[in-house]
Amino acid sequence: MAEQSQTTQAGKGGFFARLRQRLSGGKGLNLASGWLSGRKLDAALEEELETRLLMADAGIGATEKVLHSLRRRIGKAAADNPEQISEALKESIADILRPHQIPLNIDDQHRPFVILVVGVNGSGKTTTIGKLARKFQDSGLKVMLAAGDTYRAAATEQLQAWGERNQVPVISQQPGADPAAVLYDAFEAAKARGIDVLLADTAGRLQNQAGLMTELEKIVRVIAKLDPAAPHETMLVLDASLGQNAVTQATQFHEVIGLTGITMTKLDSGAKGGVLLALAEQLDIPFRYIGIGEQLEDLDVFDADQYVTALLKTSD
Ligand SMILES: Nc1nc2c(ncn2[C@@H]2O[C@H](COP(=O)(O)OP(=O)(O)OP(=O)(O)O)[C@@H](O)[C@H]2O)c(=O)[nH]1
Ligand SMILES: [Mg+2]
Repeated sequence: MAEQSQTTQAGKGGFFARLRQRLSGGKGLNLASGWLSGRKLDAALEEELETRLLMADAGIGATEKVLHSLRRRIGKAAADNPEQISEALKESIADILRPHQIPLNIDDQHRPFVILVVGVNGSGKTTTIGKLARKFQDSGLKVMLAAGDTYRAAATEQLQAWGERNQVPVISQQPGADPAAVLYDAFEAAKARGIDVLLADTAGRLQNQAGLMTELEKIVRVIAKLDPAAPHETMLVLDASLGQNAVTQATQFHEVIGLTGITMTKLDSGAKGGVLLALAEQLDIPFRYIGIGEQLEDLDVFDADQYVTALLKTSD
């Protein structure tokens, strides 16, 4: 399964180790080593967990779900068994995340497979495209990049640098060009060159910037003229350090263009990591990748169980 090989790259263990280390830099749930020893699931412990989940940006809905599920799992009999409490907590959190663990599948029915990457300024769109280009290439796919950010000065150069680093072609026009036209041309070029995956960068925008949101709608409309199924993935890149704001952003982008995937970046930058719980609880959108740094290897497919383990890592 060529599509799947990108999701199970060698070095996954290395990524997980770095995720654990970097996520706990933001302290995750900030649990001290041995935090459960000699304790039982009582009102005080529940309150402590509630506070930690809320402080880690999990949001009220997801926090209540976790506590409810924890109570149900533990029952009366095991209320004072720390291992069982710890295991039940992990499962209760994983239950919320697992339905969102749906890796991006580059369906070979669609060539070029168009991935439109959207998000607010500085969320990590261009960097994520650079990292994904390498991943797809490593799994044997032919990749092209499209410089749909004609808005910010130097955006095209930044994408070109990633193109050179990965030796993949970059289609661009002059600054100020119509992004929809750039992506239209890129699609045709990709088709002509037998490209498998076209990664389309777009300008950063605030979700309340009406003009830019309209531009995104136009981009989607224009791409669909060439292939009614395109874009085959509309991926929102979110900066995890924004906490609960990430949920607002995702909701608004989803309303305007309909998202098919989320990539969460900057889980290394002091982010508490609970925001994925809030997103999972409020939106029915798959989590595709997570980013934990600026380097090529700092992006990998979202794995719910690994993520929970990293989140619950105690500081020891
Ligand atoms: N620490 C950390 N930094 C990241 C990560 N992903 C991206 N960055 C950095 O965040 C900054 C912004 O990234 P870009 O990829 O330029 O963001 P963008 O969304 O394309 O920004 P605009 O084009 O201005 O909208 C850069 O300095 C990146 O190196 C990550 O996972 N962790
Ligand atoms: Mg950019």
